[in-house]
Amino acid sequence: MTDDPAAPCYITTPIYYVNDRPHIGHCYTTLLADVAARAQRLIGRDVFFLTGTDEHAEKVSRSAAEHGVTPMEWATRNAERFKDAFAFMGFSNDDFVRTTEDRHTTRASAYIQKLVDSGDIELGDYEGWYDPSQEEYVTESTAQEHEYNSPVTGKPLEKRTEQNYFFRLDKYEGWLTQQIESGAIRVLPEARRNEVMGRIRQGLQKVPVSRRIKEGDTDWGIAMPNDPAHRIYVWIEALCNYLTIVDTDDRRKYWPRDEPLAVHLMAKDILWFHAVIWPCMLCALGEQPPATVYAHAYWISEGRKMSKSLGNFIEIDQLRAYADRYSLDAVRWFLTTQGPLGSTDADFAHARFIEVYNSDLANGIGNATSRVGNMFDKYFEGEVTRTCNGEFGFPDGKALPIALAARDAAGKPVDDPTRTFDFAAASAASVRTSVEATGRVSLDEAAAAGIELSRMVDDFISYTAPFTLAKQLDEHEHGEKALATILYTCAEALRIASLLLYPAMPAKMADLWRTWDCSTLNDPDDPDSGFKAPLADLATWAHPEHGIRVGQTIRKGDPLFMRADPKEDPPAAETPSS
Ligand code: ME8
Repeated sequence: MTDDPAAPCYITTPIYYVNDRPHIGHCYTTLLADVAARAQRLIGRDVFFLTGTDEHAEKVSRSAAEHGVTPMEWATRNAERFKDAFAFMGFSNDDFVRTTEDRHTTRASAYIQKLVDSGDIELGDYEGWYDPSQEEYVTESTAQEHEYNSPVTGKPLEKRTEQNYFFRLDKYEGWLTQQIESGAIRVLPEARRNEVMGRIRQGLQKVPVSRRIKEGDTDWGIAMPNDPAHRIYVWIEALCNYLTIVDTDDRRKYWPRDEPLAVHLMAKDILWFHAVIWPCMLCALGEQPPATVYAHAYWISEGRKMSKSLGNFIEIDQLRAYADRYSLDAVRWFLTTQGPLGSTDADFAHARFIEVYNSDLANGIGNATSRVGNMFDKYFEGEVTRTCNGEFGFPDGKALPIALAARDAAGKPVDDPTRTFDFAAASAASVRTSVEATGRVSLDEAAAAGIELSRMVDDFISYTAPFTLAKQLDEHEHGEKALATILYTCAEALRIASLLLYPAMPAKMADLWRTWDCSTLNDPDDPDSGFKAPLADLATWAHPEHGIRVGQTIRKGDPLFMRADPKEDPPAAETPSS
């Protein structure tokens, strides 16, 4: 990925099937995309974040028929549910594609026609194992391995023979191997990349891109250009959405012709399509492949795989119930930092939610900001009276004077009196860690950098004990200046921490910026309208324009997060209607 902080950046999620309502898994991938998009915008990049729905699947028309409505009515009903869920989650997507829209179907057909013209798509016979529940063919070896049941749902596979159009994936084996091995296409995490490479080494075969329309089929789907007896296979059409939606004059910068840029996020179930088929289709179209394909693992529920048959999906209403009790940003925080971002599945367990909530939020950033706000209120009537100007105390946040170390009753320092808190260096390191982790899509690490910085503030408060100092101001030559300097240092470090926490917790950080009058960062009343400078400036320690300034109001305000009682039952969600 480029280092240019202003370069365009394109982030996508899978487009989700509208045969059913959304659940935690759909919200999770889209949340990751939202956190990544917010982090990149904060860095200063021109971001386009796309999500949406995949509507032309057979299972959508089947499910519509079961509900006695047309496929379009059913698709619209469920697409609205996805939109509602994403609005509730506070997502900042720049567009929402529905594959039934003209802007998608016309361009997708044109791409397929182009591939027919170039000979990359050709007609032939196909016999294979079809997985109706996933709407895809599986290889003979996969079928065998799963005893001719779907590797995803366990439902029986069907042997199907049909005359189809095929994409000549086999032609691109050498090119794709080179792209992934050279890192031009980053397949992440590492474990997934190795799996994909292993499968590519077994050889790439032609893949069907259409199916013949049979008696009794509905007309749901896009017809093969120039051959209406065939319909474009939904997977192939769906992948095209990433390009159709930005293939316009004003958006083409997000899919440049000279370098890979797109970041595709998804779960491991659909990595093959994104890391293999789609890049080869793009190559055949003369387009750049995606720069990054990131496949996370699965959410499971209280230790068990989530499935329709077990009926244990974490539903949106359950997330709403958690958000009502603990705040939406607490839900976003839990999912971002505890989710299956790497290659291991993650459990949504109530006890873990409470543990993380209390430790990172209520006792972490919430407590730190509320203590500091409280002390400003109490000792300085809510006003910043001095910064770290080097005249007294620790210039640039360095070298803590021994006089400030907390003392016991006998006047001895209770901690190592030579300890220093170099907040200027520590905050710069946190910002570096966070930006670097964002680039690798390690969004949990990026967020943790903010919490670690706030923990350093806690340590600093324990060490300097400003509440003790406040009672002994007369005993110190520069007591009041020292107290003001300590509080400034805490506030400045928490301001920088809050920037790093913003992508995961935008609403709570905006609350803090309002209480602390941080209007030099962005408009606290409209935080999504953009930041006033790139992160590199905003997060510079004691920045003359964006740092905590003399005269700024810092008040206690309401606590960002109330402590949660671990004994309390999980919040109950109403059972959603189908
Ligand atoms: O596959 N944990 O749509 P889909 C985490 N339309 N993420 C999960 C999850 C879980 N338990 N369950 C689902 C399709 N997801 C196609 C995609 S893209 C061109 C076409 C998320 O509705 C995860 O992102 O089945 C997964 O890849 C996606 O939902 C599958 O969504």
